[in-house]
Amino acid sequence: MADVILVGEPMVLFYANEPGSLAEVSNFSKGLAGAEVNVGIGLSRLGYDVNYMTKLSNDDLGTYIHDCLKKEKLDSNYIAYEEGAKVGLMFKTKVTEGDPKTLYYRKGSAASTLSPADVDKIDFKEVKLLHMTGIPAALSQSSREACFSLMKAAREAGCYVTFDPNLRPALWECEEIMVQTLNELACYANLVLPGVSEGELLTGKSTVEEISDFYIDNGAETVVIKDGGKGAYVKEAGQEIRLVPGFKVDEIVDTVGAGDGFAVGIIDGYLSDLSITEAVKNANGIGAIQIQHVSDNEGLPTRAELEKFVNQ
Ligand code: KDG
Repeated sequence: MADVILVGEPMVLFYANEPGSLAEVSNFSKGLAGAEVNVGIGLSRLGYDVNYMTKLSNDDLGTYIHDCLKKEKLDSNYIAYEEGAKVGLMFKTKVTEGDPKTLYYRKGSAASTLSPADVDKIDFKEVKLLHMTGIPAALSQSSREACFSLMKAAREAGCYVTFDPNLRPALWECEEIMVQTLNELACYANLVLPGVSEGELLTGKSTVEEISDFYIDNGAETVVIKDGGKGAYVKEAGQEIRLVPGFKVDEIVDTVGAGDGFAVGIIDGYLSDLSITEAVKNANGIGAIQIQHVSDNEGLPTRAELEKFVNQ
């Protein structure tokens, strides 16, 4: 039985090696990006058996992604190739403060052709947890339908479902459809983990209590609301909301991927039977480690590195 399955779009990432706008810089390094694949890599480094479903191109960049997944020990049984399609590309600036700027080339990508027929192959009785983000639902109509099929099938089979809305307004046709679709998907999740501003936009509520109650009223058992360096708020059905404080870091190098690192800690907590407070502490720790590294997943720690950081 696999511990986790993730479904999503991996992209070849070109991240700038010098500060400046993408119009100015000319020196880039190559890596791998994609919210779900970042989470998969983080879990694999912690020792979990991770299945990852996607579609790749039959060319050198598809081979590059395949080789990265293999190196990170992600199970490739659910990886297919889409003839004639390309993999998505992402470019990212280097910054000395604030969030880097990203640029995508992913419309019509191989992963955007995922459909309910692909995800119907998954036997959820053979998986403990499905982690989803809101990104695949933004990629195409067939991929959106696949997200609904997936989350519904997983929940019905008794597989634990975690959901990070991961807002990417640039990928959606309009805000109204984004909000409605992500709120409908969240109804299938056992645990929802938005950021504070994402939660405000999606629920129309202005306090973390109200945001968490919105998701609990719609079927979630646990809500974890990320608030950057401050930490994260946790609310379990029927209990009071509380803040689990974050970690201070000396230097923030690259904020992209912090939320995915955070999700790794939450999922690890569920699979290792930790209390939600311990899980959120580790999740804060992984997010804090990740932002001290370039690339979207380079910093994700091994178990020993995580324990050393959170117990410092
Ligand atoms: O969370 C970081 C990821 O989302 C990044 O690696 C890629 O932005 C990305 C996306 O849309 O998948």
